[in-house]
Amino acid sequence: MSLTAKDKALVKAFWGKISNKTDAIGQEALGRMLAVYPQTKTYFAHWPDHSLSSPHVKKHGKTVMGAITEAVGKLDDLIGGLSSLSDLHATKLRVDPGNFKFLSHNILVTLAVNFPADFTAEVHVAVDKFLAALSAALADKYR
Ligand code: HNI
Repeated sequence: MSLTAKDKALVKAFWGKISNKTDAIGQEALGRMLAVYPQTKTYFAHWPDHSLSSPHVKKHGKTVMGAITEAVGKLDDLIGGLSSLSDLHATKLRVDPGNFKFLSHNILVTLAVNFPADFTAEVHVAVDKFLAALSAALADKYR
């Protein structure tokens, strides 16, 4: 399920439109993931507050979305581009890669509610494929 040239162009163009709002998107997507899939809170047990307005959610949402924005610049080699981040999640953080789907889903929902006009079905498919490829790349170093 690799991205076509058209998918890549759609993802890049859409990211261009949301580029000044990615911090807030990351915060909302992470906050939604923690609320809607509360089992994901186990990885952030060291945070005192998991709500949408938590400063930890805000800061980490920005970090995660920053990495995703960087990945938009590496669409032709997501596995190579994300290899050290994959290594970190696999060996140090030990995040079950099944969780990548939860975050991806919440990113899609957040994009849809914040950019209803730009998030067409065509963009939805392209971004979904991108997040699936990114998740596969993040899971690459697990075994
Ligand atoms: Ni993830 C740290 C990127 C999914 C749990 N994560 C990071 C960092 C980046 C990052 C960047 C900071 C690394 C560093 O310190 O050098 N994470 C991503 C990306 C995705 C993702 C791009 C997927 C789209 N991470 C997830 C998921 C979980 C997760 C789904 C758990 C449910 N990540 C963590 C944890 C940390 C982390 C835990 C360390 C956080 C901390 O306490 O600082």
